[in-house]
Amino acid sequence: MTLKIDTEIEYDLEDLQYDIDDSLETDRWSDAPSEVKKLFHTLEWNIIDGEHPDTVGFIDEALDSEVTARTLISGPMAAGIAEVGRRFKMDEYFLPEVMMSAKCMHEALSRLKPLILAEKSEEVGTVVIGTVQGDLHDIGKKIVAMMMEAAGFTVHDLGVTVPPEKFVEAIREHKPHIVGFSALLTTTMNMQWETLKLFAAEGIREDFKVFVGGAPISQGWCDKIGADAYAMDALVAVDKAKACVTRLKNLNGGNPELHEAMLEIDRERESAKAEAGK
Ligand code: B12
Repeated sequence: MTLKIDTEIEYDLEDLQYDIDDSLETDRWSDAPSEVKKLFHTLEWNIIDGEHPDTVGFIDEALDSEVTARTLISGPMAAGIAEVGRRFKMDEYFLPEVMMSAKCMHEALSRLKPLILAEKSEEVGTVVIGTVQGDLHDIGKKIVAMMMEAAGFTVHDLGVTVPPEKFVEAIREHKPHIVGFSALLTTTMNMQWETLKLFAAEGIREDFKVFVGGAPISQGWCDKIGADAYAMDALVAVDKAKACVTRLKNLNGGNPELHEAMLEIDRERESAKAEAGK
């Protein structure tokens, strides 16, 4: 038996700041039993506070309460690191604090990774993924890589600050179906475009589908640079990746029909969400 808790709810980070500071109580996770709700707030707070020696203990407690690894990642962990981002943006936090919070995220992900990977069933395809040159952010990319692996992909994660030439090298070696670029900085998102341009120059652009993601990335950016798919989170990335290696496998990278099919997946997801919210 696993607990089902809605992690798609939208929350206001301003509320998160005050409610969590004052009482560890918010409107979030109200569909969870009260002790789990409290544990989620404790985990959020642990990430915000950067107390990484305690992180795995809270994760284990939540797992003992029948909460799934996926719920922890898309629920309290995502909320905690989002609040860290808000504090950083407002100059309430500086780099050392963000680094401590990132360490909590990494420790939690290391604990959860084997549980996520245990879901892997049949082999569906190959993915090469990396954070583009100049960018050191990798928490989101690691989540995407993990979820892709759980969905049946063999994933070659090239790490962070990956130069375009290293992508080309890895593509020649692993012959992927999908190549993913992560970028978290407005100053590095252009490297997604540069890397894509190198693929065209090398004559390999059509050999695979290109996925782009990261906080400053949008569908508009994906369209502008001529990538095949944008995904705002790991779940959407997996849905689109699976479609690419099954019903859309005969459409080459860069094909406008493929691009339209990716947009259709977003539309279907939106209408399913609207339907569920009725
Ligand atoms: C943690 C963090 C750090 C850590 C990173 C640790 C690590 N190993 O990753 C450290 C402390 C190192 C860091 C450094 C810096 N950071 Co920083 N950082 C963050 C923070 C707070 C959280 C990022 C994160 O992990 N989010 C959680 C994950 C789960 O979300 P995500 O990455 O968006 O990933 C999801 C989706 O985007 C998507 N996705 C992600 N990648 C991909 C790839 C593909 C292919 C697909 C399909 C989908 C996909 O799926 C993921 C899972 O759902 C953000 C704030 C924010 N709002 O993003 C700032 C932020 C990104 N950082 C910022 C800045 C400015 C910096 C520094 C320049 C600070 C400095 N002065 O040195 C340096 C840059 C260093 C460098 N060269 O890269 C700014 C960027 C501003 C901008 N517009 O460019 C932000 C937005 C903070 C802010 N609000 O000002 N940072």
